[in-house]
Amino acid sequence: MKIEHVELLHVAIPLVTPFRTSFGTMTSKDTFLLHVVTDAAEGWSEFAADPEPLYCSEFVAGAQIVLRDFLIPRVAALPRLTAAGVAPATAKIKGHQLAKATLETAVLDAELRAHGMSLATYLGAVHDRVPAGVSVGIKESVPALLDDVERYLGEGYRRIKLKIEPGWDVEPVRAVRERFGDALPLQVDANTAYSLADAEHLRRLDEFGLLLIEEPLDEDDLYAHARLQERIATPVCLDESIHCARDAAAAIAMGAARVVNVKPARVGGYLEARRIHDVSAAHGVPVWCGGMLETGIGRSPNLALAALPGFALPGDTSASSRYFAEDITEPFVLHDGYLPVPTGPGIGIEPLADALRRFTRARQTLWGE
Ligand code: OSB
Ligand code: MG
Repeated sequence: MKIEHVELLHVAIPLVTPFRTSFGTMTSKDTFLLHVVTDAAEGWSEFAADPEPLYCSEFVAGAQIVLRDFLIPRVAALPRLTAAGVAPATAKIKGHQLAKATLETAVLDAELRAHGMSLATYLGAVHDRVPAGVSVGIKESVPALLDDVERYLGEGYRRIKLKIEPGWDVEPVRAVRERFGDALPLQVDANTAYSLADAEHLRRLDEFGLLLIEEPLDEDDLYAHARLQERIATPVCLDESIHCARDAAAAIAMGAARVVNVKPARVGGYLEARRIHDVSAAHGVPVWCGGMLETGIGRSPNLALAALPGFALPGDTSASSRYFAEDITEPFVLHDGYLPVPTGPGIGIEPLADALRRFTRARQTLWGE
């Protein structure tokens, strides 16, 4: 394949409800889609981060520059373009995993479409549907949280994740346990809001039988996560700390992670995400597929990944209606608490022309005429 044209489409889609985490509140999904046209087929992808670098160091405007000036020129110069060639061609550019993932995924979509193969088949999926969990933001009150959880359980979600921060942790977890019982698969996500000095406080969560506590401490501090795990019974799961398969292997080896949240965007794309799945499986460590409030363009390939055998826990792969009144693709709909694994070629979905027109704020040609 050869890249002929790359277009970036800035989209902004309102969320059905504000999503508050320890790092901020989101009211819309404001990002860009990448549309890569090659001589063989076309591909789509979605940049997973936000306009501000609050979850990770990357952000929308920065990623546009990195793609335009550093990543796309290197990939466009390849004599024979394949998705597997994107990471080697861009390896000298330090960091920028989310920007790299966007480019690799669009190229992979095009490559698989040229071969008529689905991403799920390519990655080695073993399921045709995956159980859906839901990530519930920090609320203004415990009753408001219980209402939200009740509604999600009524819709069929198979696992609840509560966002926590200092001042919103033991009390909401206790309230959800008391109301919905011990059998409810329940986990929490702190998005780096605590320090090792909070270990005794976090140990109070042990009595609630949580599946895991996600990213309690600093992103850069695997050592502190290992120390924390020695002091709490709840399994520590890493999200922000894991940027590549080597990170996952190191975290597992040092006891800093008993579970791994795999977000393809955070690790540079689906090829590295599969390596994390493989290295975790080799250690008997369960993984699950995280999310970044993606539109259908980002959600569809995540569902393909979540169908691999090591994805032993439900992911943050929720239905489109959990995020948007109207998605930019055909919506993903929950059936009995499951979402279907896409079967079409490539990522198995594309933007709906009418929705794309209405949600697009700006377009920019990054390569070609
Ligand atoms: O930490 O997992 C996270 C959303 C945006 C950024 C980071 C995270 C999240 C979520 C929601 O928890 C995941 C989703 O439903 O897509
Ligand atoms: Mg997380």
